[in-house]
Amino acid sequence: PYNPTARDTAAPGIPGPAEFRADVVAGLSAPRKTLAAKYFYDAEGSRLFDRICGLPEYYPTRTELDILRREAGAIAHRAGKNARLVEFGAGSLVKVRILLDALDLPAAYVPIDISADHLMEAAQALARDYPALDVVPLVGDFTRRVALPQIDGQRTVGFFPGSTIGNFTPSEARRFLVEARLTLGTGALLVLGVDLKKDVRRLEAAYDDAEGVTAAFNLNLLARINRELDGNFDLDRFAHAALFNEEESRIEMHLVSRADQIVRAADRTFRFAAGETIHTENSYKYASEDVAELARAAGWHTEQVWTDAQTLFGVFLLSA
Ligand code: AVI
Repeated sequence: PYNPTARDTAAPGIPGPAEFRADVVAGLSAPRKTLAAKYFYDAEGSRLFDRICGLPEYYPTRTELDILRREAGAIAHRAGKNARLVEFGAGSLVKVRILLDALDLPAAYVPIDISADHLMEAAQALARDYPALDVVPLVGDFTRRVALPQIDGQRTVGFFPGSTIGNFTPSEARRFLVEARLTLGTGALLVLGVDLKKDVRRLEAAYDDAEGVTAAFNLNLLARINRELDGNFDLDRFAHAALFNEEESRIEMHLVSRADQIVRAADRTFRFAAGETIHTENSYKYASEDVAELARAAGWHTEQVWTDAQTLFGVFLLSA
């Protein structure tokens, strides 16, 4: 059986338990409390995120899938024969299969992800289904330039779906696009999925669903601190909030303290006033022109923008 081993890149910045502890202590000690969104995705958080992707209110996943299915042929045509597909984050197997099925004899699939377990699972599943494909998982931080291994093939095609770029600040997003261009090299393409700016009610509903799955996803961060840092957060004493910040053009998720309270975690105590929040996530929403401008500032040319009939979501085809 195929048993890929991660060809380890330098893999700097992989958050281990010590970094989680340090970030939680720093974030909860700050005058405006924060916890980084990257910590949502432990096993339970990843399971909840998968459920979010299927919620009626959460339009991005199904809308992007529709666009990818519709345009996969055009992407494949532009990519040409024997392309190497490089995915930033080993995300959804469903999405990458759409591209792999459309591409003309793809030479290689190179997923880059910080979570080795998740990466190996994805790599194994794809290697099984595409025996002719060279599957080369890389463990590492894809927000920084990665040295791609020498792999035969023609054009290099990057893939960054899901509007994960929206979880970066605009300046982080620009930096990511620069680093991705350096990783992929001259002549590369990048297929980038971005959630677009729209009606506030629609946006807020997508982050505060009726079933409460997004609330559970947000609160799981406190449960994770309880599990891993011996915390005593009472989850009933915090509320999920998701609001669109018009000025910054982003959905902000917060956990709102329902009372004055003192919580213990990581051998520290943290005081919360009633109504005080922990800011847990930003999800930026862009106009199409803003994405093209961001891409341009990072040295990319926007060749195509594909959207759905309601212009909820954009798939951008960039070239270096
Ligand atoms: C992963 N990321 C693109 C999601 C988003 O929409 O920003 C994370 C998420 N947070 C709440 N719901 C989904």
